[in-house]
Amino acid sequence: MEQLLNLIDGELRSAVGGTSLDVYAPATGQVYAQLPDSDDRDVHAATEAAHRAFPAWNALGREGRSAAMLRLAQLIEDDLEGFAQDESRDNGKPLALARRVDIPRAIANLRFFATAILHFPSEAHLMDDVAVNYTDRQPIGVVGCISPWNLPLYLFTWKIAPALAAGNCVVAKPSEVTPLTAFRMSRLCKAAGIPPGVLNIVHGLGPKVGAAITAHPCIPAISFTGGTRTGAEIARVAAPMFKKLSLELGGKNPVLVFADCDFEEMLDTTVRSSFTNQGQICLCGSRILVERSIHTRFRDAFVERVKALRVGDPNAAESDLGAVVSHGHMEKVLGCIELARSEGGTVLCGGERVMLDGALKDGWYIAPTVIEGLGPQCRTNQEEIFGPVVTLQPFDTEADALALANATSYGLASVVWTRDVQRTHRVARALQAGIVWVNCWMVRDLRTPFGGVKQSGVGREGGVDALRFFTEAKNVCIKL
Ligand code: TXE
Repeated sequence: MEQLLNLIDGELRSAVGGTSLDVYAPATGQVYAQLPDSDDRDVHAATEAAHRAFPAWNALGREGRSAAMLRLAQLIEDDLEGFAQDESRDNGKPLALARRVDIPRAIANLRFFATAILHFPSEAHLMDDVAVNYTDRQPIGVVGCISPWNLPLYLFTWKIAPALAAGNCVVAKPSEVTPLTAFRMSRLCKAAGIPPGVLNIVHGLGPKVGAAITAHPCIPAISFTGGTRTGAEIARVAAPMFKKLSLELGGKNPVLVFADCDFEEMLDTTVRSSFTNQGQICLCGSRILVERSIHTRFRDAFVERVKALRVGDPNAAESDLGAVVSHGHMEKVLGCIELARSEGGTVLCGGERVMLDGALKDGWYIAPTVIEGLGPQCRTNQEEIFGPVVTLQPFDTEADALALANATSYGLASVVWTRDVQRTHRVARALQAGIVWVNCWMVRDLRTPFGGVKQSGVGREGGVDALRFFTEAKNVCIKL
């Protein structure tokens, strides 16, 4: 059985406490690896190593740091197949998806921020004949990065890459549910020339390791992606310590389908935006709002397409959906479907666990599920499910569509399908969301601000926003 290790001060180490946790393969429901069950002592050792490493890493300058990060990206790319297999085994997602999206995007994150830092500008403000101001952006020092299980290496690198590029040293915690690719990456850091202590990866449980990072007095900034409740707990601990916080939390994203859209393109993309990664992406559309004049046509065509999706072995090329991430998560999602039934919803397709044969008989599979007949205020249309479950609601006017779209406490992403340019602008402005996709979904330019409003989070990641988060701005004013 594979034994995973922490990366602290450039060394691969067991947890100080000596205990381990089980790591499960969702496809089979079986334990296949052991994870260090770290605690505050491991976080403390990582933080001390990071502080020791900081002056030299910062002094290496943008080009030196960029070169090391580009080497790391290349080493991951050289081993893309190994990373993709680990990601699929650990998370349950189709191998083809890990090959096509997760690992290439992790590599792209490293390359993007390794080069973005070379072009990161500072501003100057001239005051006529009085003075000149310039903004000096310096790294914070040691920062904490806490990431979730749905896109493991993709979201892990999305945080550590801007942090490292900006000159910080990092204490990072991948999700205990999906630690494998972060461990695989930790074995490449030395060969990439990342000095000891610059990137520390501490594995273990959220309430132990994540909480120790959040509460550590020598880690003044935390970047977190995960559930809204966890985000609130992190904010509660970090706020009195005046830590810088970036929180990317849950969503309940609306998809607004107007009758004038390109129906076939909308249909293809809406199947993807509903069920990619078993619906476990914070950007998935989970409430599909359809103009009444095409509602029946949409419902019939959509349900037919969803019924044709194949749930199966993540390694099989023909599988559209693999397993959901854990037994607990499967139970949660199935519970949400039961709740929808008890609220009066009609399950048009799916609605149950899928039992496979042979080695996969204990795996955690759920049929893609479409529910209709529920109003906007019921729990099913208010609470994040984070699984292969979507609801349908009809609307009559643009104003109705917007009222439905904005009727949750979340505000991460939204999708609009229309060919009316005027409406595009009106609706995009009125949606309460950090991200609006029009006639597309998951098209990502890494330079754009990424994040949500309301309970979907605080702050923005991506591009200049991420580099600004991981630096402190100092104004220098010089009298002329
Ligand atoms: O997330 P958690 P979970 C949503 C989704 C899902 C729910 C719970 O609705 O069903 O959140 O998922 C660490 N202090 N999203 O339980 O617990 C934890 O170890 C510090 C949306 O997996 O928020 C992990 O590394 N850290 C989301 C990370 O936080 C703590 C993606 C996320 O775990 C901690 C995942 C604590 N007290 C789930 N407790 C998205 N927006 O993409 C846990 N952690």
